[in-house]
Amino acid sequence: MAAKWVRMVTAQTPTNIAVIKYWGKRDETLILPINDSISVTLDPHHLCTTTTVAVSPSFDQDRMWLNGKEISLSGGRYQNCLREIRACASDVEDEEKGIKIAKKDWGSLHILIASYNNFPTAAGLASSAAGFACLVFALAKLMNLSEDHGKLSAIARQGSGSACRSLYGGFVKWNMGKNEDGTDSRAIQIVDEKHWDDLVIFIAVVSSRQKETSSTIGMHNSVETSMLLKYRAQEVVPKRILQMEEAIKNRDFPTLAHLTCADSNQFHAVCLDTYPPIFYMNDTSHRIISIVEKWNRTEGTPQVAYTFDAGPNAVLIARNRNAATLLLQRLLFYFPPGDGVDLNSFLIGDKSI
Ligand code: 2P0
Repeated sequence: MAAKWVRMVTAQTPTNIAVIKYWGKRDETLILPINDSISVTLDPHHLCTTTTVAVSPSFDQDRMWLNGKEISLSGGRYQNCLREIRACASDVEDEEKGIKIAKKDWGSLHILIASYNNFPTAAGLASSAAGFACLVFALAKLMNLSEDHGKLSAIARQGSGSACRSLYGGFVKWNMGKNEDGTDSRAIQIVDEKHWDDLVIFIAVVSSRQKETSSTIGMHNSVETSMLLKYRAQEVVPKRILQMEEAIKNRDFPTLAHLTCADSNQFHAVCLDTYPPIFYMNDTSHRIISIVEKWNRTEGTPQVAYTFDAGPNAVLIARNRNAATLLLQRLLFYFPPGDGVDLNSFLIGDKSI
């Protein structure tokens, strides 16, 4: 009879929001991007995934539940992550609980996974980034991996590209890499979460509905059909990455704001330049852009940056607490609760980086 032990690990991983966007793959299986990207990781107490992983000789297959509903693990992305993690697993010994797992046993032991997002899934708030980063991190703890975060980042990338950036706090750069096998396509930390702690990040949830075009399909179509994307990846992003890194290191808010807004706008222009065209933003998103642009022009120097991912929800980066308070007042003035506008809540990332 099999021993009745269960080894369990729980991990929590925040989502990240790109200020220089990843959009387009050069290899769809390994998930290798066509350009570098830079993101900011949110405070782990706000938008995050919590994942518990468990192993026991009594489990007869790998299974996973997402927000309480069982999902299939048969897809290539889950299989690639599980295979890569198992390949790096180490011996585990827990005398107190009578658990002894040899490295070679991990190939035959099965895993149960339960994962929860505390924010809308697949609504353009990078749920897959937090999800795969958390899965890889939790499995690495369960299997006693000795590999560094860089290796875990490269494994999480194979679950979802943006996940490779959620293994680090602060501002993070995903190097697209040059190798065909993807070993050098991983994230590195530019600065940690303490470096620029004046910033306050808001998420204005314009709609929590699931998006109509997934990022994976959207970026595939953009690579196939958008001339603007080619120009962006080759000519625009390499320069912006250097400027953004400098701005972050120098805590230069006007440059960060200018580049963040410009990059979001170019990403959505690429979506329009894609066939069939993709519309992630809606009228409310456009109104938020106008409000922020007008305010920044009136002040003479940027107070807030906006960025939109693959959905209509606005991510707003305020330069400090004062600007954050004024921003919230403005948003409540333009979108008063209950006036029928589909702007239903604000998630406030208090000291988000
Ligand atoms: C980003 N997005 O850099 C960009 C900006 C959306 C817009 O990364 O196919 O869910 O799993 O690699 O990571 C969304 O793409 O796509 C994304 P896959 P992913 O955050």
